Amino acid sequence: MWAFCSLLALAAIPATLAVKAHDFKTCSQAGFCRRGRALSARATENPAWRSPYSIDASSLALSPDQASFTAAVKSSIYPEVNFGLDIRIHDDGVVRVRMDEVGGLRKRYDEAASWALLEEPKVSHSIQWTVAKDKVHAKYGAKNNFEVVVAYEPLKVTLSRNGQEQVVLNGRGLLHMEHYRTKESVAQSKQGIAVPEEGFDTDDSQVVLEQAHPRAAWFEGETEDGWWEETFNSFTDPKPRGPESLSLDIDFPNHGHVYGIPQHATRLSLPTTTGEGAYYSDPYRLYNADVFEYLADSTMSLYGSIPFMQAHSADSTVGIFNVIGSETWIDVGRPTLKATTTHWISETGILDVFILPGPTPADVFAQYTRLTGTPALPAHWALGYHQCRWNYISSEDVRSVQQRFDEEDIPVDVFWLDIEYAEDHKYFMWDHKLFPDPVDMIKDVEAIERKMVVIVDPHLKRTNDYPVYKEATELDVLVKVKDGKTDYEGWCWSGSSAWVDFFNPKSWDWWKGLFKINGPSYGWHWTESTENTHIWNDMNEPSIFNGPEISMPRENIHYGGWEHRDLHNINGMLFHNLTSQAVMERSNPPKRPFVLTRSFYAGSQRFGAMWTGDNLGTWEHMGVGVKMVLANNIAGFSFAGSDVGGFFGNPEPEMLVRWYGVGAFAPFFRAHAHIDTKRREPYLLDEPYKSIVRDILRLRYSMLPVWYTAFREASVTGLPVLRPHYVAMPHDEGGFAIDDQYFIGSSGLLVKPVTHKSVTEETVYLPEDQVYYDYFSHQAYRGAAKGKNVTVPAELHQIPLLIRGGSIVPTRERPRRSSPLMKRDPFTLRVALDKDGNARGELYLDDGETYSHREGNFIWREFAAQKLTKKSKGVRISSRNLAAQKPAEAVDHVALAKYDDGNDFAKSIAGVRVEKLVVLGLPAKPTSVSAGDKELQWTYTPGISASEKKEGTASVLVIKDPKLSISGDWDIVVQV
Ligand code: NBV
Repeated sequence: MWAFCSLLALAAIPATLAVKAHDFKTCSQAGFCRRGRALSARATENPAWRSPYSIDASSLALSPDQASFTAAVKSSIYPEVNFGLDIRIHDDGVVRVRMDEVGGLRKRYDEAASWALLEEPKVSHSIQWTVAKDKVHAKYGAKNNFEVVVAYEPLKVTLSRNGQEQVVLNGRGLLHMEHYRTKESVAQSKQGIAVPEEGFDTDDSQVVLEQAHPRAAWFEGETEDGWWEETFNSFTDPKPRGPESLSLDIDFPNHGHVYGIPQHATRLSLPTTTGEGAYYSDPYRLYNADVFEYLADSTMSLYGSIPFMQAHSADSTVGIFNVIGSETWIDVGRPTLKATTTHWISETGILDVFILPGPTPADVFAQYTRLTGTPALPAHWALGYHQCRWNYISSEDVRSVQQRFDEEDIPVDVFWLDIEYAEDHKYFMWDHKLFPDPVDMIKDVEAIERKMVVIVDPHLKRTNDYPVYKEATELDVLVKVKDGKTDYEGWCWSGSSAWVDFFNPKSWDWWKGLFKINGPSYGWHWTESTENTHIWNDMNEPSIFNGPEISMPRENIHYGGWEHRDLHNINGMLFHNLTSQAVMERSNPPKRPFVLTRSFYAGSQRFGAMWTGDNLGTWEHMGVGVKMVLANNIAGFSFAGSDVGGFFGNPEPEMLVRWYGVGAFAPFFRAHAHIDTKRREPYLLDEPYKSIVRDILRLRYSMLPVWYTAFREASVTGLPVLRPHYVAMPHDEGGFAIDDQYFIGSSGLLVKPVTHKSVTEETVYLPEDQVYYDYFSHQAYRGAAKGKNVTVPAELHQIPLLIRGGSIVPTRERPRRSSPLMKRDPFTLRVALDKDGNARGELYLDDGETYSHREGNFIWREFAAQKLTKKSKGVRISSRNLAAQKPAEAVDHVALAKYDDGNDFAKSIAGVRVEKLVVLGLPAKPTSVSAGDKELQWTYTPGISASEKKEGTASVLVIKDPKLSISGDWDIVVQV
């Protein structure tokens, strides 16, 4: 079957021509999106436009503690239809606004939040609503400076801070929840429609409108556009429930940038899609899809959807989490440079919007990840380098690839197997002709403490000699066609296939059982596997070759009777979630699972990693991949990366080298290639390319302590691993649109991967009046208060990587073949003094694979360099136990509470040393460098001091083998 796609892939790759755009809808080809945009156009053209939705004040009911309220909402165009509103404020100031149709023909899908949220959020009991004649409002926050106002007529929700509007819902009157109706009732009501009922509306201009048009038409439009059935290409969507879309305007009157709503191949600061001079013509689409050879600059849907957006200005960051599982389109407009409008149009579902008040990016990340969970702390090895291709074709192939890596001394942690390992694409079932000895093969990989990742796709070959399919039918856990009874059949790699309905709880234990190596389980289980075999979930949008938009018919039925359209964007996350649980639970005690997913939703960060799918081997794709990974990071899903080398095409050596430079600075670092591409493992490169790639890989490995510490911080605070400028420096306007350079965690490392051909130098933006040092050459650059561009060398063997003055960066610099082999290796500390002569850094370490860190088995250190006295030129460099200090701002109280200095992990690395310190920017040559009463060995190269406002090579003090433990408290005194 792969011939089908590989033929397509043979096409040459001019990036802008390759995508089969006609396979996927534009807004104008989706009835509800057309209707939503038309509603917005009518509103814009009509100065008298007013939302027909209002609160019935007499229905307002406060909860006994006045912390939340419910109210009936009416739409003046359908007075007989009832809506219910429920608004509450959480402990952390997040406002949740829910609205649903009440007593309608049927229930709207209201379960998206139950899949996305970590738990039901706690409603505040200290915040109280006050009811007034025309509104209900609440003030809160430490300074009482936040206010939420819910106006009755028309219904409008406003969040303000210090009297300034931050977020406005329905301010432009685009709220519309299409209530359920039948064709017959619509036909009947049409008879009397042209005559407005008496006393229907008091607003004069509205009456004029209503006289000119049938009553509902001024609002809903003249025609039943795509209400009852829709055809796209050769597919007809029967839409048995009729129109049911949801439209809502969400505006940010004081924010000039919006970010988020991945996944799109666009800039990070989202360009406009509407209004004069709009950059794109179509809204951003969220509808998980397998887009073959996707465009490098487009609002088209891709594999995942996170309906979370941030709006940012120099003094405020706010977030919107619009929990909807159905297809959603988002228009972005910018009426002035300092204001952003957005319009969200969804096919189905209730209104369930969380307003995250910020006001800093860090607050928004904490608020968002309190709702949907922080990223899981990955296994340490998962941060190493992953070698993949479609396909390593046999056990011998895997062994020889491993051997070649070792011969060339190139580090790698994981070898991957794509779909051809499985006989007839029946996942779990080895093709024994090619892989006669899978377990022995995996053991050979494990011998160097490496791991394997094997693909398990969601399509099940419909044949009774496939136990997985057979059991799924017996258990009756497969997705059904629209009759709700017959198993759906679609076409995928395995030919005629079926899909497990992971919304059905009956499927869960069974699915987990499949991964039990030694049983017990429901029936069949994967004995030909090991605890070091992890999983890759691909095609889970789901991708279906003969389905509409290469996916599942929307009218298919899931557990609970819901149509596929209701939960399409959540579907892939459930497969990922269950697989991740399965991998974790197969070992006792459980080990951290690694499961890579292509499709994702809000909350997927709890289950593993994602990648940006089938990119092309072009410079444009390399560049946009960086932005896409950043977008995922700021949407809560840090563990992200792009295929190094580009999935399609054969990158020339220069491109491949640069792509390794990109991958080495992505949280998830994997090379991958299409089955029709030439082999391109790094050892196949000629010199000097091979050595450059080896150096890049070694650089990545040396920085694993930085990555792991950043991941740990993300898993605790929700702060992303990659931090774009607006996150790291929220007040610096010059950085708001920058998305080609970023900081790694709190480490102070600032990187700008090269993504263009023939580059020899790069411009790097420095956002502040601070010294930044070139990581490799120690060249000192000085930024400026209002931001400044500096030029840094970027020849093929160079990566623009700077250390911000004021940082201490822990690394491990001994080249090894895999990361577990580095466990006992010593550390180097790079102490980059800031302009005042101080610096600080952190290191977190634990066993890297189990959950024993949750029992307090870890170390969390703080390194600091401080001037000896205010006027002195000397510094004291110290190591302190941050875990023992149990800082109040640290959120993982559980693990911290259990921490004690003598924990098993701390004991296990007591002998691990600091082997070197490199101090950058000292003002003069030391007179002595000592630890306690012991003089240490050191060398000093004079150069620019941290406080000097000029460029040049920084002074470098190297302290050699101070014989200090990485996990102990110590002080080094540098007298100058
Ligand atoms: O399993 C084959 C490929 C896989 O290599 C790739 O990474 C996925 O994104 N898969 C898609 C299916 C077909 C691609 C043309």
